[in-house]
Amino acid sequence: MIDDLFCDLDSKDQRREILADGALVLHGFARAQAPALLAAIGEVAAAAPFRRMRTPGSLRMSVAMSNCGPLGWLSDRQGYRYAPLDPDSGKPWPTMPGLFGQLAQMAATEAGFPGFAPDACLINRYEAGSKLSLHQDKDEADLGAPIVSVSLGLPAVFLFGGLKRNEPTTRVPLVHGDVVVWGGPARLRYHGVQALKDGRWPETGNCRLNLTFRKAGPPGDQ
Ligand code: MD6
Ligand code: FE
Repeated sequence: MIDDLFCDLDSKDQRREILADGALVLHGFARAQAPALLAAIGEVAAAAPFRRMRTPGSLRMSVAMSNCGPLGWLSDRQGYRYAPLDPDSGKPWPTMPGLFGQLAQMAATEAGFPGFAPDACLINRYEAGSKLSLHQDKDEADLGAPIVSVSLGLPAVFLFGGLKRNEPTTRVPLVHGDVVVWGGPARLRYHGVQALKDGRWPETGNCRLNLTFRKAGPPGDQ
């Protein structure tokens, strides 16, 4: 059964860690699919290369990004938003690989959010020193849907805060194959990623890759 392949959360490297009501880490959930995920990321990046976007304040982000799926997340002088076209090519973002959608839906179901149908997959690439400052994910039209986040390659420390920026944060170490799911009462919690430590990972070299799946368009749209 498919459950035995992907949802064996009792084995020692598939631990479930509750972060808050609505937020949890499924440790090792994507580990078996990691090689296929990395190959698919390579294909997406061939069509929509990683680029360091500018913040609305015009600073270049340290994390390089690409997208796949009907909508892609963008940041530039005009602000943050989702758009159907890659501004670098003028073409639609690459199609979301079938495996991505399936994995995201299974992880969401496992976390108590059945029926998750993401229309956006943001791909983040971190190198030594890359970080993501504390932020909320609130550019999505449908805040009723959860977010599913898959970590690949080098380990990182995820910072998990509260609903206000100044609340204390907890440090959550994430490794290759870990999946974070959050939604419901946790959907607007502040979070970030600490500066990546230098290192090498067999399949990703000096990088950490992160996939974040969202339902970015209006409810009902796909
Ligand atoms: C990252 N993740 O792990 C960045 N946002 O590279 C996020 O910003 C994020 O992991 C919302 C929910 C889960 C996440
Ligand atoms: Fe985020």
